[in-house]
Amino acid sequence: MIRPLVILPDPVLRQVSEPVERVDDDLRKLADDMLETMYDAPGIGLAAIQIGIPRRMLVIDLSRDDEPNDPHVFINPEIVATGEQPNVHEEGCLSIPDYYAEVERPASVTVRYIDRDGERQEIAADGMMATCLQHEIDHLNGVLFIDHLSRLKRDMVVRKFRKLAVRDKDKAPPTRMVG
Ligand code: GNR
Ligand code: NI
Repeated sequence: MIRPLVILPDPVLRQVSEPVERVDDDLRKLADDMLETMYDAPGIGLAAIQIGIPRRMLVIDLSRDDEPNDPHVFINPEIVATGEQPNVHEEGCLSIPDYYAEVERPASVTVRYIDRDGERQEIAADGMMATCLQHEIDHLNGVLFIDHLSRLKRDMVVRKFRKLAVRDKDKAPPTRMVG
């Protein structure tokens, strides 16, 4: 099932997500819904909070359009080590549509997590996987990629999305605001 995306400035995006307590069929169904929503958007990653569910869970698929899907599910992910080397990559976010900016993060990370079978796993990631894991794990802590930009840039984006939400208020049910 494709679920509606939560968009800036909805305060839901600032919630700190709670750990997953058990990996069962309901949770696997949620993972499938997240993947379906991500593929539909389309995006390369999605955190549960982006569909309004404050659980520490995210999905990533970095396969290209001409390749078969390569879905990854990360439950209760934790960054246990970061590389020394920084890396700058242009990022976007399904919760901040049509806005892109360069963000500097560690180029490599080691992440411990639980997979969809409930097994403990560890991944040493670099490149796009490292960037994406850090972007998604930020979401679990209520952090957005615009928080890594200058205050000027961040405020410009927040103001623009606040105005869009106010304008849409007449048509759609009210969107809550957060600064
Ligand atoms: O689809 C997405 N693309 C992307 C590009 C660069 C760095 C991070 C991302 S994640 C984003 C989907 C999203 O918003 N995940 O939370
Ligand atoms: Ni995002």
